[in-house]
Amino acid sequence: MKVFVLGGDGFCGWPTSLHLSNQGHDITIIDNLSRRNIDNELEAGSLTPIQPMGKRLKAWHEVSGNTIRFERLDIADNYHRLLTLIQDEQPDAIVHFAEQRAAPYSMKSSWHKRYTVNNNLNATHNTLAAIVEANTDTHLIHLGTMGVYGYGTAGMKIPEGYLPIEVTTDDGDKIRQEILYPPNPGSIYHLTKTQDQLFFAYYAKNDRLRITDLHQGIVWGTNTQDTLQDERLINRFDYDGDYGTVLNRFLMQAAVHYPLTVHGTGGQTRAFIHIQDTVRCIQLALENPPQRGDRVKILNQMTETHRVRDLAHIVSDLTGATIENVPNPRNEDAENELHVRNDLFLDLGLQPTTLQQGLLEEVTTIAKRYAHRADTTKIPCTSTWTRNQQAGEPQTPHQATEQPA
Ligand code: NAD
Ligand code: USQ
Repeated sequence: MKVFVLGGDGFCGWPTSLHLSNQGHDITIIDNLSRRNIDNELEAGSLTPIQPMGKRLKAWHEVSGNTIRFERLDIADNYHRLLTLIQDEQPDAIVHFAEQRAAPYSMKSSWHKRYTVNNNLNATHNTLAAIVEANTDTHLIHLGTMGVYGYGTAGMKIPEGYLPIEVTTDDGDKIRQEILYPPNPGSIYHLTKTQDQLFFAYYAKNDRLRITDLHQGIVWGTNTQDTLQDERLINRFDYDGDYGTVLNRFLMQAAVHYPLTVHGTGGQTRAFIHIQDTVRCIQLALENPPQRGDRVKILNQMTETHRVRDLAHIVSDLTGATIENVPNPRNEDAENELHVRNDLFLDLGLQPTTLQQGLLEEVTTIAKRYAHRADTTKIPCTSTWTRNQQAGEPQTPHQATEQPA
């Protein structure tokens, strides 16, 4: 298939591009390199030595014999170039990773909130509008987030996108239907993903676009079988206070003997998936598209749930790292249960990589190996969610936000 990978220079997009290329698909990466520019802004960088796009693509050609094309383009800003590319190339599918994806970055200031909203909503909407204007039957696969649901469970497993409800009409009849699971975002970034969902529902209904939305948990790990083939193909590893995600941060912190930074009590439970499973899920989504006229196909892309303090203990047991409970810079429930359905991907044949299988490998081959590149001054999370927290005042207790069952 001819596939555009929007955001193909990023943490998930790069290994996905290689995986799909290896599967024989014709890949074009579209990326404005904004993530690399944000590293400049934050004076931070990947723990792993990622190469410029030209070197990455040359290495991939040498290793695999395959050619991946690259278009540097801001899809939120440059609608007409995006449209022209879709018209000229008529892609069978577009995989859309091209959004600002860090919750802490989205909360740093009003500028960062506005940037995240403008970038993410325009990126998604431009893509949808361009597929309609180009009049192609392109299947759009979007990387969404588990965070659209919030992390409450109301005593049941979070379903895959849609909640069955029963309403009583004025005549007393009972009508059963399924609605989009009520959104409950915890940051401006997560808010943009809940808005994306409405764009998708509308375009699937109005224009009969074929759309898959993958509600992904926190991705951990670094390399996939493809990126391991040559060091020039290495994937990025974020550990700084804005872009580093919790498990990868703990692995890196252990490697540089920095106490593991558990926010608050560490009672937050989140969903996780290994990067190798991410790329496999995208392949499965590509091979199993919805039909024209179907509602948006939503799959939960996660394999395990863990409490933050349990993760800290697992990493500490593995490495001897110490654990520090630091004040939580976020406005989130201190403790939550999380149970998630992921039957759709399991039924399609996903075989999850477990923490048990992958953690030690990650510690030795990535965190310890590149520990010398770490800038430990970039580890603290300084982005706060509220004005009170900014002023150093105690956080107002977060209201428990259980979802209706
Ligand atoms: P990333 O920041 O590493 O990659 C995003 C890429 O998109 C970057 O290369 C960036 O330059 C590009 N981009 C951003 N805005 C663009 C624009 N307007 N035009 C063109 N390119 C643009 O992020 P990631 O970790 O690879 O995440 C990819 C997607 O997966 C995101 O949408 C994110 O919300 C979702 N996701 C990520 C995780 C995770 O743990 N990393 C978990 C769940 C969901
Ligand atoms: N946390 C710590 N210590 C740290 C860093 C984080 O305790 O040093 C805590 C946070 O307070 C939070 C949890 O760990 O409770 C997860 O934080 P995170 O930064 O690992 O993940 P999050 O901000 O939720 O965002 C990441 C990705 C985002 C994706 C999301 C999936 O950056 O793109 O959408 O995971 S999910 O969490 O399922 O919504």
